Amino acid sequence: MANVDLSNYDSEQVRLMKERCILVNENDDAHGAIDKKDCHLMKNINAGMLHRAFSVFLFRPSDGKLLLQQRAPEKITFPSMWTNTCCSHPLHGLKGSDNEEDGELGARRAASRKLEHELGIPRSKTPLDEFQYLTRIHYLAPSDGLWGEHEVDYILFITADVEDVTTPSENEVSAVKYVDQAELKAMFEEPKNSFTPWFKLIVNKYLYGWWDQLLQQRKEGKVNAMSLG
Ligand code: DMA
Ligand code: MN
Repeated sequence: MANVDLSNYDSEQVRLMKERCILVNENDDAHGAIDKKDCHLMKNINAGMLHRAFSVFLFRPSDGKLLLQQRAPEKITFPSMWTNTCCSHPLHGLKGSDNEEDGELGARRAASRKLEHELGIPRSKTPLDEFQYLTRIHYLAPSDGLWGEHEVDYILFITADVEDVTTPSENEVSAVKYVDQAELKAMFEEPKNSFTPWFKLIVNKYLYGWWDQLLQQRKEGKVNAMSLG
C-alpha cells in the first residue's frame, strides 16, 4: 500500500510491520484487516483509519505494585518512552483457539501472547480468565510526522506473580520497573522521563481510581474479584 522507506529501522521491528491488524469503526465493529505499517501511518490515520489494540496493566500480588516497561529505542513508534506493562494489537487471521478477532476474548488472547513475546512471561502465567476487562478507549496520537496511533484500545488488568520469569526482549523493551502510586507520580514529575500518550491519558483519567479498588480488594483478600462496572 503506502510506499515508505523502512530501511533505517530495526529489521525485526520492520518484519513485525507486516502483522495484520484489525480495522474497526468508532463502534469497534471489525471490517477487515490491514498491515500494521499502514494503519500506523499518519497519512492514513488523518484519513480516518482506525484499528483495534489492547493495553495490559500487570500488578504484583505481594504488594500491588504495577509493572512498567520502557520501550526499546528500536521501536518504530514512540521509542524509549515509559508505558504500561504491555501493549499491542489483536491480529486478524489467527486460527482456532488463537483467533484474536472476537472482541474482548481476542484482546485477552493477544495480551497473553504479547506478554510472552515482549517480556518473556510464559503464557501459563497469564490464563485468559485472569484478565479483567475495564473499558475501551478511542484515542488518536501522533508519534512523529510519519507515524502515530489511532485505536480502540481494550484496557486489561491482571494480577500475577511473574517477577522471576520476566525476561524482556531486547528490541522491544529496554527496562522494566515495579512502581507504587507515589513512585509513579514521582516518575511523572521527573522531566527526563517521557511517557506514551495513551499511558498518560489512562493515568490522568482512570488509573489511580481503578488501582485503589484493586488495592482495597487485595486487602479484603479478593485479589481477582474486581468489579468495576
Ligand atoms: C500498540 O502498542 C498498542 C497500543 C495500545 C498503543 P505497540 O506499539 O507497543 O505495539 P507492538 O508491540 O505490536 O509494536
Ligand atoms: Mn496501534
